[in-house]
Amino acid sequence: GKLSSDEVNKAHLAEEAIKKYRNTSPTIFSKIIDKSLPADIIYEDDKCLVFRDISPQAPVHFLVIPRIPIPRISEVTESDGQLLGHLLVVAKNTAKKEGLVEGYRIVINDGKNGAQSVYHLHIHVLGGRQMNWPPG
Ligand code: D5M
Repeated sequence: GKLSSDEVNKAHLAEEAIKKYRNTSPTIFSKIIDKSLPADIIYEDDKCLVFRDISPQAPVHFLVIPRIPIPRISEVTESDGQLLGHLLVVAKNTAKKEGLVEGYRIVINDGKNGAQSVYHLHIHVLGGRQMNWPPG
């Protein structure tokens, strides 16, 4: 059938985001995406991947990452909005599947002061215990 103007707009934004990040250096997460490095993947679709953190900081700790290599949250622009929204919805859906009915914490670390260690954007989801505030 014919694409609606909304679908055309979404496709255009996705194309722009892919172009914007095409020269980004690959990280360890690129290898998880292309399956050359094993990971405990609990969900995947055409835009993102969810896998368990190798160094869990809570009984449940997983990461939601885009397939396109966005390095960090501080580099995103409006054309990434649709994708970022999708990552958050997937984070919430996976938290529910993981049984986190009492709540959970969502974290994005950015850059040096944010203690980011892998420069491929990822959303941490932590749960299964009482989280504390303020974080360290
Ligand atoms: O967090 C980066 C996170 O990525 C950190 O919690 C460890 C995790 N990590 C690193 N390598 C792997 C592999 N190979 N599998 C699963 N999880 C991994 P940051 O927010 O950058 O500090």
